[in-house]
Amino acid sequence: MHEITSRLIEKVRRTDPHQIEFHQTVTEFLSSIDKIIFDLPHIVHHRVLERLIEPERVVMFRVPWIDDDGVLQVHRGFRVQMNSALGPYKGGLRFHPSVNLSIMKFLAFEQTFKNSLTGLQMGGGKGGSDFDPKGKSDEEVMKFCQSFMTELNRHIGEDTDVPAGDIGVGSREIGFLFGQYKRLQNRFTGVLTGKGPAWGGSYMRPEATGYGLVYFAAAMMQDAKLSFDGKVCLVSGSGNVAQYTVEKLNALGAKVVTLSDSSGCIYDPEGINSEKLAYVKRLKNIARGRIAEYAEQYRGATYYPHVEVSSNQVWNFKADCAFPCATQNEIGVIDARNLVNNGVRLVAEGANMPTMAQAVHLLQEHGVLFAPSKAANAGGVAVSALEMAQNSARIQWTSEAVDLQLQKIMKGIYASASAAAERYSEKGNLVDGANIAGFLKVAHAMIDQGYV
Ligand code: NDP
Ligand code: 2IT
Repeated sequence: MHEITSRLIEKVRRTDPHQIEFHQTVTEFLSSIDKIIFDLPHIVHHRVLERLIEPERVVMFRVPWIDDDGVLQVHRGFRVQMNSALGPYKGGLRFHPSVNLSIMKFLAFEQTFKNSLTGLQMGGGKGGSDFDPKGKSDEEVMKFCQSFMTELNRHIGEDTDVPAGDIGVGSREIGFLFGQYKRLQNRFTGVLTGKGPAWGGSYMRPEATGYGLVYFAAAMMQDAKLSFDGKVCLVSGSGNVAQYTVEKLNALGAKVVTLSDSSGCIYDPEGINSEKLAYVKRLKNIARGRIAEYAEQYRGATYYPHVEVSSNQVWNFKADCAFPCATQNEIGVIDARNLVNNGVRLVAEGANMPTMAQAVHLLQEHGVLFAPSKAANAGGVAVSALEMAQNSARIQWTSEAVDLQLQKIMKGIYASASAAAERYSEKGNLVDGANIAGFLKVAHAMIDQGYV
């Protein structure tokens, strides 16, 4: 690595020694940017990288709320407003006990380049809380969301910062958050995306990340003269992204044999067909149950509890393709080796940064087609941008119209990441391609806008 990039990595580690996920994302990003840094003296001169690794603003706040037993609970809320060179800050809210400033900064950093790749006008941000919606009543979730928004509302707005969902934040939470924003501001505006279609939401937003992921992967497969027809696929997670990844893979003739949650995974050798997927949607989105129940419902399937926290057995089965759709760092080196040994030819990341850097290298060395998250899962935020456009115009497009745009955007991201890979790194290295293509647009906008 060049002195300039390694010095920055060192600086990030020294300044915030505990922010390991943030170090991880910055290191991965700078390893790609290192390949072009001396072709771009103006970027060095304008100190673009130094500015990029520092969020424009971080808001951290107390979230007090009263649970069903009348006990006061206190959580920590965050909003990281990372970069607004390309538009208002945009990115999801995550409610999960693991949430901390490092995870918020890593997600906001990734989001900045992901949003740039979509070609739409969005800066990068992320927020959330260490609150866990699991096991809480609807009323408790509502009280938490109202308290969270009571602080957050003063920092966001349809032209300032537009949050959306992420882990633990789905349509129920977006509804409660939107209701409270409207009450506090007395304005009905597109301040959040992922809204219900009857009150400003876009059709296809729920489907967008999973469908977009499969559109992206299909473009890669097509270039390699492959198709999903008859392919066996491993999917991890069982939430929003996982569900719609399975739905689109089924539509293209693939057979998905796994799903998981934070307790364990199920393996169904006969495939999770549309009827079984409808069951999973009811189980996870309405009954808010555990994936273990799938194996009680369908006797051909087996449930494997995780041996330890964050060990993931999904990657131990024979398959052609793998789609990590749960959370960060769910594929380590041993998992990557298992994937290669089990015949996997393509890994496409639905979750953000699910594959550790050494595991990515191992997959690439073995010729596995690898779709990095900031390119492959950008369909969700892309349709969020389309939701913002519909809100501004006070109109609503049909599902078909949004789906067509999503397909076009995903093909466009694949084309720009591939072109940047070929020009600056090596053909097919979409990790470098996505980082470089996403970065260049943000960097030039920052230079155009002066030292801010
Ligand atoms: P959901 O909350 O709908 O689903 C998350 C799934 O992942 C659940 O099955 C959950 O299990 C599982 N999970 C969460 N944390 C862990 C963990 N530590 N170990 C194992 N499993 C875990 O979230 P989404 O589907 O929206 O998000 C999944 C991933 O996709 C995240 O990385 C998110 O950042 C990313 N993403 C989401 C987008 C979106 O539009 N929603 C857009 C782009 C990326 P359990 O039920 O036990 O909690
Ligand atoms: O990681 C992501 O891209 C998201 N959680 C979606 C963000 C959004 O604003 O739609």
